[in-house]
Amino acid sequence: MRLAFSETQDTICAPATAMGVSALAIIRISGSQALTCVAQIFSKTLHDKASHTSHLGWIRHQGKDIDQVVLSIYKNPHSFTGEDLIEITSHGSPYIQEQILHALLSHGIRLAKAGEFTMRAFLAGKLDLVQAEAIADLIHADNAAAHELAIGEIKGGFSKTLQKVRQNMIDFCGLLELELDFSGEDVAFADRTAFLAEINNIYQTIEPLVESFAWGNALKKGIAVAIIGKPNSGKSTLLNALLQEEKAIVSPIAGTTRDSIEDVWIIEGIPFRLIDTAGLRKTQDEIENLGIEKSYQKAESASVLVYLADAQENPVTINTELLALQEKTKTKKENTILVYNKIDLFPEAQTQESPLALHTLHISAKMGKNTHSLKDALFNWAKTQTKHTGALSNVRHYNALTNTLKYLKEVEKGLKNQVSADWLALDLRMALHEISEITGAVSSEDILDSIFSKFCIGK
Ligand SMILES: Nc1nc2c(ncn2[C@@H]2O[C@H](COP(=O)(O)OP(=O)(O)O)[C@@H](O)[C@H]2O)c(=O)[nH]1
Ligand SMILES: [Mg+2]
Repeated sequence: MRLAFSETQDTICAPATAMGVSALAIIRISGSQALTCVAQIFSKTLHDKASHTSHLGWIRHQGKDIDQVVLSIYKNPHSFTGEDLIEITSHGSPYIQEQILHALLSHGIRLAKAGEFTMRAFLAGKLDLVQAEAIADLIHADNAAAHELAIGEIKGGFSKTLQKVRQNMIDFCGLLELELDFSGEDVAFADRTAFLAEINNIYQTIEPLVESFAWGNALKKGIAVAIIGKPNSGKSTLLNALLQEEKAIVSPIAGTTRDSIEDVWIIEGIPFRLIDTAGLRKTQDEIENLGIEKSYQKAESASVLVYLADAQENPVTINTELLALQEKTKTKKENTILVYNKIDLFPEAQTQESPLALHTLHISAKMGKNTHSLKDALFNWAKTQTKHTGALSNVRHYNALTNTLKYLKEVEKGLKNQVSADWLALDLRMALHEISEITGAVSSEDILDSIFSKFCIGK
């Protein structure tokens, strides 16, 4: 969304609610001409109205009454965008909304681009980039965990943490710059020992955030759970039983599932992405082999491995196979759940705990027997992962923080090797740049483009 300066001066409008029949619908208008323009199509005067007031009246255009609406006024600077902002709440008919938009456009207001309201709010300093991105996440959050992550970021805790770190870096950088101004004279304003200690404090703030990304990202996208095992162990049946729909084809013919099938299953507000995979076996079938290779990849990238075995199988054999699988997919015991299936057929089956798995469960996927034990196991597993409060979930923030750390390590090395102030300042400025981009304290047009273009129109 490359906006020329003149475009940022325009007064813009857009529906803020989804187009479609509903009880009510909202159109937003923001910009210096908002009050003047809207007054021309509203039945009451507006210039005399106070900020944060609502007014019942008619929208009229070309001699026609379009709708009776409630018009809310938020005056510059006390609005979301920091500009004069009006919200027109009309009846929720797409025809009425079109007519109102049409009337606004004919009075010199233009349609907003995706994310333009939020971008204005950012440019007016109403929120930083982290908070702006969190608004987009909040709108798309469809489970409690993603909602909580977004709310945390909107409240600004993460931004405050970054700001504190950034300020320390700026202070030291300022002193280094001062030394550069006095180059030629042998002066040292910047206390290197103190900053070395400060760098360690910064690591302690940033490193846990960087580490929390894997978890935050998993939460946002759904924690990947790969269901894996030999053909016919009941993987597809289990997926269907958990999702309570016929998602995957179940058949007694081995090798039915060739491509992986997945869907989200929400347990107590935490999203899990269940992945049904092709059964592991030796086969000459080329396509099936591709599916099997994919099963290994899914298992490797998943957060949790659910290994499904027939209840009648020998536990020793199972452990041997499971160990091989864990080695091949680099999966740890803490992230492995062993499930013996078909206990309806083999009620006498041995019930040994496997030393290779966090939990050993016994179920009948087909009969839906004891499948809740898997639900409990997954939920409890997730609870043990939530040591990170306010986990990082945005890949842009993750990359910037990783780079900040990288440059800070260089600064640390430089300090220890007593390199000159100009070299220190170089790396420190790079670190500063990276951390500043997160909240948008410095921002390039490209970054703003890529962030705000992901918003919907009217946001
Ligand atoms: N009796 C019984 N049969 C099951 C159970 N789970 C799956 N099956 C049957 O085992 C066969 C293979 O199941 P499927 O889900 O396709 O296995 P997959 O190859 O691992 O995906 C099907 O005929 C299922 O009906 C179970 O808990 N009990
Ligand atoms: Mg299958």
